[in-house]
Amino acid sequence: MKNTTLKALIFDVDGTLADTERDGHRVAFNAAFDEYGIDWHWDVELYGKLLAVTGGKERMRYCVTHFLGSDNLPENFDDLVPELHAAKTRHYTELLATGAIPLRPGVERLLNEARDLGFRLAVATTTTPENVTALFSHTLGEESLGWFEVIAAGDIVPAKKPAGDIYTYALNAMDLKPEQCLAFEDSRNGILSSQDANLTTLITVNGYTQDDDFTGAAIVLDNLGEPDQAFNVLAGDAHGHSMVDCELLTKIHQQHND
Ligand code: XBP
Ligand code: MG
Repeated sequence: MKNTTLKALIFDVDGTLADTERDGHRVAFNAAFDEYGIDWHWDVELYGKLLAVTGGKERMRYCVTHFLGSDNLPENFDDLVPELHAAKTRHYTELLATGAIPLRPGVERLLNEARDLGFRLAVATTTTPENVTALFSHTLGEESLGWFEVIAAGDIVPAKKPAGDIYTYALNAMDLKPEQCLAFEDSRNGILSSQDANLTTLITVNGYTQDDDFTGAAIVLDNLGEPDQAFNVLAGDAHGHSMVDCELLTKIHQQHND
């Protein structure tokens, strides 16, 4: 018989734990382009289109092939991408250190409750590991890094989301089966990845992803909610709850895994 008791919560980072893309990653990419004398500016709208591809290095290459072309780029641009990306990571982590990007509603509350109740926690993200460390350190404090049993991030698996590899990596590292976990995502590429790893998935949308196709999600919400700020349900059954807590997660998990 399958063991389907909920044991662990696996979180995406960008867009799910914090709204990092528009005012964080995008700004850092532009700062790196300026630093290298590259005449590019990713505005809010273009950046939304570039989010079709996960991974910052992959996104820069996609921009050349699908949007801005290679005019006015250094001849060795492709070789320069890793260096440019390292500069972007530096700008991004410096920005996080200013406290510019807070966690989304309900995130800190839910993490604390889950820890109190003994749920295991993990991260599965395409972003660079330093970015995850910086986000947690500057929002929850450095000790929060120890709350997560596995931080699966960046190039640790070659195939980034929408491939399921990063979730499978986290599951293997925790020695858990998908039916013992829940995934938290914010985007189409995210849910394709978690579903590829057979995980029941809760979605909180953001400005860039509110019109994405979340077919197959257990529930789609505008955020996790707080006691004084109810979430809005965009799809699925909230079982009469107005914020995401571990009781609701257990109900959602049971509904989809029994
Ligand atoms: C996040 C990403 C990342 C970040 C930038 O997607 O695609 O590429 O935008 O991070 P998800 P890096 O939330 O689906 O994991 O520049 O470090 O790649
Ligand atoms: Mg995301």
